[in-house]
Amino acid sequence: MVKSRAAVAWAAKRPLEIEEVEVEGPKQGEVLVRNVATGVCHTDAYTLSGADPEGAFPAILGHEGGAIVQEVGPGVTTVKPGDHVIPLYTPECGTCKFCLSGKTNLCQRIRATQGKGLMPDGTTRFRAKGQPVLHYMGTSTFSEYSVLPEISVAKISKEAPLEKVCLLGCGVTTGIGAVLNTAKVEPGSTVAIFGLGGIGISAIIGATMAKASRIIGIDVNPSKFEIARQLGATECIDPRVFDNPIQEVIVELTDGGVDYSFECIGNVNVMRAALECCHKGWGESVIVGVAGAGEEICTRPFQLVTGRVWRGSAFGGVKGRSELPGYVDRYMKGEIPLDPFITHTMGLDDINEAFDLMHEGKSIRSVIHY
Ligand code: NAD
Ligand code: AHE
Ligand code: ZN
Ligand code: ZN
Repeated sequence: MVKSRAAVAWAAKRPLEIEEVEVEGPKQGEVLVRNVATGVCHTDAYTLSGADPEGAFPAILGHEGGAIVQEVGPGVTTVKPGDHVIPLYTPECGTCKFCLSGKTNLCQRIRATQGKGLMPDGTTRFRAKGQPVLHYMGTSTFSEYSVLPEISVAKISKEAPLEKVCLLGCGVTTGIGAVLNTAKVEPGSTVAIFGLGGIGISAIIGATMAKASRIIGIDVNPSKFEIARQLGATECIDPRVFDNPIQEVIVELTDGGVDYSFECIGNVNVMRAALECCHKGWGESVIVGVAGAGEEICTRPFQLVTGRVWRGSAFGGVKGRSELPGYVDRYMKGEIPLDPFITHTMGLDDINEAFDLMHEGKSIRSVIHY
């Protein structure tokens, strides 16, 4: 057992509380890691808000970490103490029906227990104030020490700075992957990206890599436009300045609609606009944002009958163990920028400020250093 500083979410809608938690050592097929840094993603705030149907408390949130393996349990063969890893909320077992399909990154080996905040054996490794505390997304990176299944860590280069490449554990990989893997945007395409937070900005980078001809960023917070333009947006739009619905504005601007759109907010009304701003006959819209419990998307079926396509993307379609190390290498070669995302850094004690900054629209990513 190790003692660990952690930010515990005792209940929905309450600030996180810094506690000394007990972390039980790794069991069969598990690893104990020390998180060096973690980003704060909107999905952490979403779960803390109480809108996540899988949200259960008390829990240790966080899923955008950079970590070092401390100890491995029996049967672990692919990582050893000292290895640098990125925790994976989308594991890769390599042997389940989903992994073998070659059609998806959504490994389902441990999805049921992970969604309940438990390790694959149905128990938790965390205790605080004498009571069990749940895991979150199989990662719980808001604890300095955390236990993960072996299939939920991607071994990466030791040269890579963990306090930067932690962002590849969710946000940056999600946005780039949604464009390159899910939509497979072709050179010369027109693209609209709704929501210019960590995910939308990463989608802009993906669209730039794909050599899109027009990259239109849409956000209700114009303070996001500068970084969006720096990273490749060719134009930025605040939908509130128009009288017409934003889908009509974009259809007008683009001679009939964009080839691809991405919803990076989690707002079901914007999801509809993102679909409907796509070009008749071939336009494709990818939902990346996560909507709250009970929310549903709608449009006229005619939108699909006339050739538009609605898709979704989780973790950018990236297979964590086999493909994420390549993203880290691309960062090291200067092909993926991470510095512009890190608008704030802070210690664990100030983690609630990271949530405040996100809600106030003042940050792209806050990175917590342990
Ligand atoms: P963020 O808070 O950093 O950014 C969201 C942006 O959307 C902000 O800039 C905000 O101003 C903008 N926005 C809000 N309402 C808007 C509206 N009506 N019209 C236009 N812009 C609007 O969040 P993030 O970390 O970038 O995450 C974005 C979404 O992606 C969240 O829903 C998150 O849960 C989800 N997400 C999904 C995946 C996945 O694998 N599918 C991975 C990571 C995050
Ligand atoms: N618990 C939510 C699902 C949330 C969700 O869709 N999560 C994304 C990752 S967001 C990362 O910031 C995901 O990977 N989804 C696939 C999966 O299996 O959860 C709910 O609605 O129940
Ligand atoms: Zn995330
Ligand atoms: Zn699998």
